[in-house]
Amino acid sequence: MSEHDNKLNITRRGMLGATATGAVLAGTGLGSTLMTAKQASAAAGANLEPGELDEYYGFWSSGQTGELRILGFPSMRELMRVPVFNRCSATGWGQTNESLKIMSDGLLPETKEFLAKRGLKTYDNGDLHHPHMSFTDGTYDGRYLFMNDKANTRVARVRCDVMKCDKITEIPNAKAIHGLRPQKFPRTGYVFANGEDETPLVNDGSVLDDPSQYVNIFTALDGDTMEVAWQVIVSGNLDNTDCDYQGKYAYSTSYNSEMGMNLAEMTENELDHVVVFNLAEIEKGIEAGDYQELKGVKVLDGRKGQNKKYTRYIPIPNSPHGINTAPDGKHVCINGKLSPTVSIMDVTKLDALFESDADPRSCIVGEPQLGLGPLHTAYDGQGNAFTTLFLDSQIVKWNIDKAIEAYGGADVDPIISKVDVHYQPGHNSTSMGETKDADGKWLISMNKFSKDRFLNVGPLKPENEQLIDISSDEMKVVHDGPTFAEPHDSIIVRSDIVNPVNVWDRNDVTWEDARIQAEADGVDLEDGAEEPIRDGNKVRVYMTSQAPTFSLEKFTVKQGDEVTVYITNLDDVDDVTHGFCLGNYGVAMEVAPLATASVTFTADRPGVHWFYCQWFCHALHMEMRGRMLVEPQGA
Ligand code: CUK
Ligand code: CUA
Repeated sequence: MSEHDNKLNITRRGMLGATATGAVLAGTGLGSTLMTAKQASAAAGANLEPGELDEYYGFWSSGQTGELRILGFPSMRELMRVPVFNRCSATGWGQTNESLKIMSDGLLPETKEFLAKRGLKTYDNGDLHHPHMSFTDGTYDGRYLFMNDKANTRVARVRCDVMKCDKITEIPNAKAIHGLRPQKFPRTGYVFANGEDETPLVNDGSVLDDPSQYVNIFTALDGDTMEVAWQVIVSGNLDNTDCDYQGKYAYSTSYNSEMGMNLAEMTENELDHVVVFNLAEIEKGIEAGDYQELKGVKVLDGRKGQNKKYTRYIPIPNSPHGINTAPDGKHVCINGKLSPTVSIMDVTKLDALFESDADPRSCIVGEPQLGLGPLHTAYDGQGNAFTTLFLDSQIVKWNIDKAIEAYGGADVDPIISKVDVHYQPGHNSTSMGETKDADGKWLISMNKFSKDRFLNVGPLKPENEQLIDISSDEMKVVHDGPTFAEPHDSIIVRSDIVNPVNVWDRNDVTWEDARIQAEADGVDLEDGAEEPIRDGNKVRVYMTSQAPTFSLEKFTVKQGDEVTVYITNLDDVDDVTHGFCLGNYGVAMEVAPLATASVTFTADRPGVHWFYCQWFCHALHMEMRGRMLVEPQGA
């Protein structure tokens, strides 16, 4: 919430004494408009009959929970939680060897060292704001989802075939990865990631309280390898980012062009900016050697006034937040946050900015006043835009062409309609709306506050996500969906684009280490081993699971042994997942059909310890258990 906590500024600027608390007194805004027949059928489409499948997948962030969520859309039924930056008790994410490898391999050496001193292999918290799917030719291609971690400066990738995270990269030099977008054209390609917090470029303590030496960093990763391709030093911190449909530019909002260290400093300027990144020029700069190498990454200087062709700074009022490219491939909406305006940037005018000394504002072709606290804009693919108004607790539907005409002096009102939402919306998303295939059917408003919309659950309340039918000019709220902390953003993807498998492929790379170790031990993972394999005080236990038994009813180790349990689930049946939970050892994991999973722990408690299958798999699921016998030291 912190970046939106702007009530002080608004009051200071005399715009409105609106606060989050005050907004609850505003009308419930059910509106007196009657539902059209079209809307009635669309609303019915949101209420699926039992057994009916949704038309879309929704991919949801979860903020400080650190996971990705999958919803059926428009029913808003939560289908799955995919742990990414968080520790998950159900799946063992953050504990299994396979997940720990994914979570730690991409960390910087200094971070590994820092965490090792605390007995950790990885962080177990994250702040996941922005999930976005990989693109091919301007639309989703169903390969990967990419997402940021603002808390610990990471970018993660989820494989869409199995819906599991397979890579996490800590971004060097930058701090607090916030805005994130995959390249739309020709394909992803680059994944662009904004560093939000500015620090000294070499942050080793030699420079501390001297903000004049702080910089911020824009990062491009390679979406295929998840390695950092290059970085650009910028002036001002970076908030959200997006890119064009031509593969030429990426652009980021900056809400603190002042590089202020406190609220008053950060909001002093009437104008902040959008930084435009010229991808071809940056690639040329790298080729020409115009970079410094920092922590293994090529870092170019794109600061304001360095007069190179890597970046341009476009003045935008005031503390802009969301930046969203329209499906028309031409217009980009920059949401003013503290300014009641959205600035429309025309990407076809960006070439001129880099080729000549054109006024950087010459690419701004519209700047409609929409209401208070515009944060994010979504599209219907029919020339209309939908902007969240955080302070007004509304969504405004407006026409891009009319806003451009009005900017040119025509006497037209671009605003088509407004609808009240409950309350304080941040992001909104439309069905397929961040692709060239935006279909104009649905909008989701992701509201930060729910207040009185649900049964009271105490001081910590859920958020409220409202489903809005946008099939006609009068927007209609048709569903309230409470969610736990704190989804920021979502994407809504046609279901035919996403095709996950039902069971794992035995050759999957996820358990490559287990495969190699088993081979070295002369064990076939699909057979297991009858006795633990001892290697000094390291003991490896190979088991299979097939409902309702493990292949071992017991195994014996010595107190102090470092034990690794490998389990291969031989059930190749849809949905027959087993688990392994070792009582009073804090050990538990999921083993999905045909997967291998492993976990390592020290057997430092002597005695009889039961393990059991913790995923309900069979009528005899309770009987699916066994014993670990730990011989006391010296016995
Ligand atoms: S930010 Cu949260 S509402 Cu992190 Cu996308 Cu705008
Ligand atoms: Cu296997 Cu429950």
